[in-house]
Formats: sequence, C-alpha cells, structure tokens
Amino acid sequence: MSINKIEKKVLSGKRLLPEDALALFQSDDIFTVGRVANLISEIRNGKNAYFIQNHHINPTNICVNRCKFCAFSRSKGEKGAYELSIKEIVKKLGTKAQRHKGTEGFSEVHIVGGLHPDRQFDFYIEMLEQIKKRFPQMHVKAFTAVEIDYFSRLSGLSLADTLIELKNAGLDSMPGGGAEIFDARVRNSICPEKISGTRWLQIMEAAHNAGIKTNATMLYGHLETYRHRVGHMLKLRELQDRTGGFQAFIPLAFHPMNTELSRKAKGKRQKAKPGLMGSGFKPDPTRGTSGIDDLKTIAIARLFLDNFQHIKAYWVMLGEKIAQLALMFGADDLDGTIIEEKITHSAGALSGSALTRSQLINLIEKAGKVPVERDSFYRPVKG
Ligand code: V47
Ligand code: SF4
Repeated sequence: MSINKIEKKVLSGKRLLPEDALALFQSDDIFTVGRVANLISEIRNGKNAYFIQNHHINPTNICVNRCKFCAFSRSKGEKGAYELSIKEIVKKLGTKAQRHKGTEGFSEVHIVGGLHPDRQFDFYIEMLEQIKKRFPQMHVKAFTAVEIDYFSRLSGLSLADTLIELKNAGLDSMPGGGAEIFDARVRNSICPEKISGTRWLQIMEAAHNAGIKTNATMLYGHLETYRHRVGHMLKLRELQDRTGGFQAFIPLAFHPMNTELSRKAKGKRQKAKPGLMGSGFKPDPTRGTSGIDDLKTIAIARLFLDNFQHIKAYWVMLGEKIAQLALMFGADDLDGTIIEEKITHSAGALSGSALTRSQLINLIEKAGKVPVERDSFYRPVKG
C-alpha cells in the first residue's frame, strides 16, 4: 500500500496491518510518517509532552546472563563488578533527595540490575521494604520481566505469588526492559541466556493481571530487520488488547561500544548502501542507529501501537536533540531527570547522565509542546 493510502487509513481510525507498518519502515519519506504520527499523538495527548523527576539505581552489574549487547554487566569477580548493599541503596536515595530538597523533589525511583548469582529473593523484598520505610511517598518502578522470572526461580514461588510478594513489599510498577526483540533466532544471537520473548510476554501479562502497570521496550539497531521490529510490536499490541496494562512503549536504540556483539561483527561489517534508510537498510551492530532510523521507529510505533497511550523518547539513548525532535514525530514523553544512568553510558552514550527539570522544560517548549510534569501514572504533578 502506498504511504498516502496508509495515511488515509490511519486518519480514518483504521488499525494498521503489519504489512502497512513494514511499508512505512521501507519508505524514505520520514516527513510524511512523522507528520501523521504527530497528528495522532496530538489527538491522543494534545500538545502535552510529559516528563518526571526520577532517578535510576542499578543495585549490581553482576549478571549471569551476560547478553552480547550489554556493556554494563560483569561476571562475579571480574574487574569493574560491583554490588550495592541495601544500606548503600537507601543512602544513595537519601543523598539525592537531600541534594534536591526545596527546589526539586523526586517522585520515582527506577531500579533494575543484573541477575546476581548469590543474592536471594529476600534481599529484594527487604530492599523494597527499606526504601518504602525511609521514603513512603516514593514510587518504586523496579525489575524487568527478566528479573521477575529469576526471582520466581530463586524463591520457588509461582509467577503470580512472586509478583504479589513484591507488590506487598512496595513494588508499584515495572519498567519495560528485557523485551529486546522477540524473534527467537535474533534473540538467540544477541542474548542466548535470556528468557524467551514468549516468557517475557507471559510475565507482563501476569503483572498486569496482578494490577501492576508496566512499560514495554524494543531494542533495535543490532541484528534485526524491519520485519522483526513489526513482529515485535504486533505481539505487544496483541497483549495490550488483552490487558491494557502497558503505560508506555519505549524503543531503545542499540549502543554498540564495549559490547561483544559489535566486537564480533567487526570485520564482517556490511557496506552501507546509498540512499536513506528505506530499502537500503541492512542491520549493522557495529554502528549506532541513525537519527533517521530513530525518528522513523518512534513515528511508526505511534501509528502501529494504536492502543498505547504513551510513546517515550528516552533521551539517554537518543541524545537530547533527537529526543526533542521525536516529540514532533509522535512521542509524548521524554522520561525524566534520570540521575546516574549506567546501562547506556557503559555502551558509549554521548548524552549527559542527568537533565534538570528546567532543561527538560526547555527542550519540550522549543519543540512547540506543553511540558507536563507527571507522576508514574501520568497524572500531572502540581507545582
Ligand atoms: O533491557 C542494554 C537495554 C534495557 C544496551 O520502562 C541497551 O521506563 C542500548 O529497559 N544499547 C534496560 N540498550 C533499560 C530499560 C528502560 C530504560 C528507560 C526507561 C524504561 C522504562 C526502561 O536497556 C535492557 C536492554 O534492552 N540495553 N544494553 C545497549 N548497549
Ligand atoms: Fe544482565 Fe540485563 Fe545486561 Fe542482559 S541486559 S546482561 S540480563 S543486565
């Protein structure tokens, strides 16, 4: 179908088919795709562009999975491996909250980490309880589906019981990490030890059924093709139809530096074809994604995921300037202040490690949008 026909289809409120999304990926006309995505975003969220005052904590980078795209993880005993105690985690939060006291107040902590070989499930329960004891108002968004699966195996509890125990201890919502790309062959090449895509979806469904809202992500720009991206988003759309439990979709741009995936692929590098990113697209895990691919992926996500309210332009991975442009290509959320990001910066991210509230507001206003500071459920924060 031509891009104009797809535009008419979207504007008449019809759902896009996977082949429509594929045609959009294969098109070089990112301006049309972006314009329509912006229209749809404004129908759904007005001119609002959301942000939150949050910070990230990664309790440990020691991980038994060692995914090939991950520059953050280490094996136990390896140089650079670290593990924070519960006391250290709570202290870090306290120091940050105090540092910003009076002017800015964090409302959310985002906690994800490696699958530690020795820590028991009780450690994570106590961590949640201690954080809630010290900061009762803080929203705790924690643990990818990959960690939840690990906890369930560690504890011997069912998936549902694992989630309920975590919720009772203070888990308020879950981030969308660990989804990577669902296609089994590509997944097996980039993260052979990780849970399958089917299991990731099963865990998210169980979380939604337990009343825990989550996000969803897609790691792109490594070995996958456009078809894999569309297949991935289709699975998310289907699950969202069933549960409605996803709050936001976040495409994550692969950063190759210091990763096994890019080291392995070097030497086998594919020659870039002339033209933009349409039919000439070839996966290449030795380079980062292009700004054009980033914007196109955001825009198509907005059009294809018609049952997702929010599309997040994660500025840490996109860089501040592409994230700002993404607000004109269908995104309505920039994430937040994110103090101390480690995962992307280990893989060569050039963005800063934090933005202030006023920097976020400035980025949003300059994109012609209305900044709305939100809480973790997208309710506007007064102030
Ligand atoms: O699952 C790891 C990705 C994810 C690399 O839900 C990499 O609000 C790019 O999920 N290049 C964790 N990406 C981060 C994540 C996230 C981030 C921000 C907000 C939310 C949310 C979720 O980071 C991992 C993996 O997909 N990742 N290594 C890399 N080299
Ligand atoms: Fe471990 Fe997550 Fe890194 Fe994979 S992406 S190695 S599961 S920390």
